[in-house]
Amino acid sequence: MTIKLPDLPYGKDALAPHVSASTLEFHHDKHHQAYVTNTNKLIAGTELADKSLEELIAIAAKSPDKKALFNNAAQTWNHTFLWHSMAPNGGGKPHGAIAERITQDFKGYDSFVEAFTAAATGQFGSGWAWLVLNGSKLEVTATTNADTPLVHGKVPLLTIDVWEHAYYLDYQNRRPDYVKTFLDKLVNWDFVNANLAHAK
Ligand code: MN3
Repeated sequence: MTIKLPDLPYGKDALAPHVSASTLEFHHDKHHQAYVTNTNKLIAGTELADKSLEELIAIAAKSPDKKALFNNAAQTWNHTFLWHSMAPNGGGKPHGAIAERITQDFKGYDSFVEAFTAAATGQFGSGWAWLVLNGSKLEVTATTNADTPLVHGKVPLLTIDVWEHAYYLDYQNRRPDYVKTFLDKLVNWDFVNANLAHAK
């Protein structure tokens, strides 16, 4: 099957001023599109052409000669997950089931914020920070470049992209400000709750 670039779940200016329309235009229309295009180029005419995106990621993760496919397929998946991790008027304290789980596993929202901020600001170079379900427990983790918790047996619940292209137009080198804004203004807790419910 041909992998398709999904539309953003909101308008390009919906997250402004926290993430500008300009950032979303480059990030979705150029960066995400390029990962999709490259994935399709790498599988065209091969035995992998009919695999789903998730199958491609799993296969490429186990094949040292498919590093380029892994990078492009995983980045395709990670970015789609990222768009849904944010919402207009999002952020702040969680509600619903995830709120209880955060209290249980992190001893409160402030400790979760501390852990997520440390993972996102401490990731050296390009990568991602995640809230995941590891077995039955919530965990904050970071991955490098295109790496994704999907191939480490963990269930992704929330992600932030800390590649410079995700924030440089709006925040330049101030990654900590971007991470704080993501937590305070952008987190889509409905999406996190849906992922949590789906994982059970
Ligand atoms: Mn990105």
